[in-house]
Amino acid sequence: NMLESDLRKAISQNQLELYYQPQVGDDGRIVGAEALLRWEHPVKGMVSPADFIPLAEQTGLIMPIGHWVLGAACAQLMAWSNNPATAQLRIAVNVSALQFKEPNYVSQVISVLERSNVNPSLLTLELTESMLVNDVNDIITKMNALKSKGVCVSLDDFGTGYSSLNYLKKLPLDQIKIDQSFVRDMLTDEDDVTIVRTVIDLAHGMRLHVIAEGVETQAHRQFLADLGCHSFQGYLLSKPVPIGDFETILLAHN
Ligand code: G
Ligand code: G
Ligand code: MN
Ligand code: NA
Repeated sequence: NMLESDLRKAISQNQLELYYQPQVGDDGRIVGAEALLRWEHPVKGMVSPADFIPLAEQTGLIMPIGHWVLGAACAQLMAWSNNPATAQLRIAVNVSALQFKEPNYVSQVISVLERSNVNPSLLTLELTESMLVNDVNDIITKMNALKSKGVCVSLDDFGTGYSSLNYLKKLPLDQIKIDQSFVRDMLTDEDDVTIVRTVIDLAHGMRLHVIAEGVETQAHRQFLADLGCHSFQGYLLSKPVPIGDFETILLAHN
């Protein structure tokens, strides 16, 4: 498989890059960013993670790639730490269920954090409900170990996967992320309104931070804010962009 052998070289040949999509708090200020992986293929150009993450998972390449993502995000946090305009910014990274399942996952995260000397509480790990096919007690143990270091744990794409309220009760989460599929038609589809409102109420009741993704219009943002959503991410503010563009947006916005 052509793409697989190319993907093997992606890290060593510096073809991977992180793009950053701003996340804003309820006062409208940018509080951080989600880091989203991009692969600049030498021939094919930009390959979407939606196309290569599944391949990376099938081949096991997700392990070195995920490790690269974490290292790059921590290096960025370190670079921001010396400037008061950026020192408080948080970065969220996506974690594949396969990575989280690794017995040494937690120690890897901790060693990357220590090596890069960043404040662990500025790092959020976005986990998905697909991890719940694995041993839930193991997941809880790992989440608690990460949280004891200060790392934040978010449940991404909430409501689209395997989660049940039973899991939501058991998992020591900090944040839930409302999937963009519910936000998209929220202003016209009453079922989506009900789902979004219920997820926000659930988050309040369980004292979790709730963030919405796919916030494309001011009307989306206002509607979500009125329901009590804490933070917002989406094309309204910016699509995912290279780090230089993110910093430009930050300076113009905050
Ligand atoms: O940025 P974009 O919308 O193209 O991302 C497509 C998908 O790829 C999303 O589901 C996103 O969570 C996933 N993705 C992006 N970056 C990473 C990453 O670093 N690791 C993993 N596991 N998934 C990622
Ligand atoms: O699965 P995850 O939530 O990590 O994926 C985030 C994906 O959503 C990224 O591919 C990103 O490009 C995309 N995205 C971010 N904001 C918006 C938005 O406002 N609208 C749409 N349609 N997609 C978005
Ligand atoms: Mn995500
Ligand atoms: Na999502």
